[in-house]
Amino acid sequence: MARTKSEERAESKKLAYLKALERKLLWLSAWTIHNANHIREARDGLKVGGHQASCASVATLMTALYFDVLRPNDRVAVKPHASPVFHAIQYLFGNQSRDKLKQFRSLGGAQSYPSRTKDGDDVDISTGSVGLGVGLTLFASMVRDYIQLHRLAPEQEQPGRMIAIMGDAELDEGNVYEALLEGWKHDVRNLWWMIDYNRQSLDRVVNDKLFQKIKDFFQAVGWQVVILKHGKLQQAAFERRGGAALRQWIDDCPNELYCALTFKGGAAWRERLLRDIGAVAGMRELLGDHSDDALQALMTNLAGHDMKSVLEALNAVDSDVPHCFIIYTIKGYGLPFAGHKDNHAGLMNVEQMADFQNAMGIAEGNEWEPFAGMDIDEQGLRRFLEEVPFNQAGAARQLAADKVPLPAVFDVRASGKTSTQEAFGRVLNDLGRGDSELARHIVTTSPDVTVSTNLGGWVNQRGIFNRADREDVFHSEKVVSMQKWALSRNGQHIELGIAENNMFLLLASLGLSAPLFGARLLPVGTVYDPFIARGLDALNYACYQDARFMLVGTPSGISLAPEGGAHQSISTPLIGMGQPGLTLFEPAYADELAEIMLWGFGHMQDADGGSLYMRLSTRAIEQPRREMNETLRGDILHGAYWRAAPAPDAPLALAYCGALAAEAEEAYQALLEDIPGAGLLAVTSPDRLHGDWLAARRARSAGEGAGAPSHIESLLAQLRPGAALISVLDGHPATLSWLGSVAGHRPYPLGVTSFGESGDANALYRKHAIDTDAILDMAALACLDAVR
Ligand SMILES: Cc1ncc(C[n+]2csc(CCOP(=O)(O)OP(=O)(O)O)c2C)c(N)n1
Ligand SMILES: [Mg+2]
Repeated sequence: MARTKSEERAESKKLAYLKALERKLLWLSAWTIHNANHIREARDGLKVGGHQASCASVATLMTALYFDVLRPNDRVAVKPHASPVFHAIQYLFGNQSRDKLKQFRSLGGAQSYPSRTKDGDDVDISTGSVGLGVGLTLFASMVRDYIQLHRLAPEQEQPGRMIAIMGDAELDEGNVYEALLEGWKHDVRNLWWMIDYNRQSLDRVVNDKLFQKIKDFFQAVGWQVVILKHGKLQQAAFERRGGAALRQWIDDCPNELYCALTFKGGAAWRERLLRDIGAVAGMRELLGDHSDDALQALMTNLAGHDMKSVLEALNAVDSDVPHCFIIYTIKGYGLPFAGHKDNHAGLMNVEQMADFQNAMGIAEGNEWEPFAGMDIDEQGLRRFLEEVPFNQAGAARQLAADKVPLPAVFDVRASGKTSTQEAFGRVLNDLGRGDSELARHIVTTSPDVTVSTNLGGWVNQRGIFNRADREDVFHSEKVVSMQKWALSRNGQHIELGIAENNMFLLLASLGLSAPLFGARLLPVGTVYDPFIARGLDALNYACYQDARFMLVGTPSGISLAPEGGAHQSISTPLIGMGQPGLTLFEPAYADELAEIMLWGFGHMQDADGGSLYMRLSTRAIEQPRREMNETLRGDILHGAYWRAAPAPDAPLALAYCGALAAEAEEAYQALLEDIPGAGLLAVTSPDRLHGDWLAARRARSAGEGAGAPSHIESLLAQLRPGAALISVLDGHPATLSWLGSVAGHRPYPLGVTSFGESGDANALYRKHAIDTDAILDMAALACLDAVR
């Protein structure tokens, strides 16, 4: 449709504003990094760093997105090293302070990589570990669909697009492909991945034919691939005589040569082009019409630096099919090291910066002025900025959701022998059968271990989530099975393929649905405990963003005896203790598990709460006959309680965690004959005990008075100093060995320190010295030591 004159005028005015803003972002990002490295006082002699070249290559794209294309309900993951561009955008919007930019990469300043929790300027999705932010956007689009189809989304909130602005080297991360495949299975929508195709990573220039492979990958899983290669200048030149040969030469030019010539500039381009295609009719004229500077501008006029080309491509999208944009750019575009293969962490030196500042028309002292050096009417630009669609919501982009009310108790009715994994399945099954608000907000997920981690009952009640309804063929064909796997948009279990990393990214997305989408979800993910390690970086990433979820690692330890060493977990308790934002519990009994789960669903919703990791077992053990009461509940949640308190003069106590409760109990009974006052300490959360203990010590050391003793200090005050403390768990002994240092006891830690193998539990417990006899042997040693 032909545009009117006034529409054309408005369009060209907008373009002028956007180009001015693009220059401003290039300047501010480079200056922010320069200031941090060369101007701010260095206190520790360490390099500060920053990525001027990586910022330069996305300045155009990010300008087009943030100042024109994006809407407030879109959510964006910005490639980590473009953080200064992001902060500069927020600065121009008025959402970021000058001081934070000045303090970039220092304590309290803008973060080196965009951070949801540490930056205050509207970061949607943290990035840093390359590939993960990209994957997260895919799962976030699934989650957005989920809450829409479950009618959990706030009414006024329309689904936005999930967008990753990514470096081309992020495509080397395997997690990207794991996510792509899962996304295809789940028919993801409203997802844009925008590849800053500067053909450079940290160390080197990437392979020439990479784009073709990228294209193939994405098309194979149903994505629309859009390639933005040539800018308007180049396109115009291609129309001239000799233009076709020029185009062919560019298309055939190896990435390394293109980068090198970009770095060298106009004269080098001319020499090379004359040598290669100078004989082509019209070529000499074409080159002759360009000064060296103009030729450099022409040859570096890739679409990713051509505002008009970028806007056209982005504004042309009219479907919700996932889109991959391969956007040709030059790393360091507009900066003196453009194209140089060593430019990744390269910084302009002081002289280069002075030249750049001069070229940008920014007077000394005006470096931070938002409108300095802009050859444009300032009032008009200010108005334009005020009207930018993305910035209309302001602080309202930070969403929240009400807390989901919780029942007073989870009734597990366990008697006789049962395992924590079985009890976990029962709690969820009961929830699934009811119609509580809590159940409505729970979403479960598992990487192909749904049935073997006891989620089957819940899934039978609640069904599997799928955008399109599909019946369970086995069920309709009357094939007898315990599992009803009906797929529907109402389903509350998201079944994933065996890619643990994907599950953690999905948990991260589900666990951010309150701040991102205004809908509270309570995600529960199950995984075989040893395979937590497979998704560990994504788990760390989820916690880093303060996503809230319940992770269930089950089965765990060498108790998974016949499965062999590769399936038995050893160090996961230490992971649970060491991971910020994640609280590890390892209950022994069903009633403990029920209390922990209930507390967990609250903790996941508390403003200063966090996520939960329950390490469970398939080992069925005799359940204690007891009534829950406030004291016991509090002790379980704080991490430990005396099953049998020691007598005041007792020389020894046993401490256990998890499934080894049975061995500890048996050893304890045997010990009573010789040591009638011995104690038996049940540890439900080494993590909470340890954290609380450290916090109490820190508070005291900071001069905050004696304060209340930590939970473990109170408990161990009952055991006389110098007594032996034997600890045992099906995991690394360091999990509990520190207990000895709390109140001056002698630690005798038992646990697993080498790989297991196939066997029955008795054989393996013996071999790894965590059985009843091993506990008794250790007790004998402790008694001997006491008299030596
Ligand atoms: C998982 C992980 N490994 C390594 C790094 C270190 N690193 C940061 S950026 C980068 C290369 C990025 O290249 P590319 O994605 O092409 O971004 P560009 O700077 O070219 O835009 C590397 C290896 C990281 N951040 N995360
Ligand atoms: Mg790159």
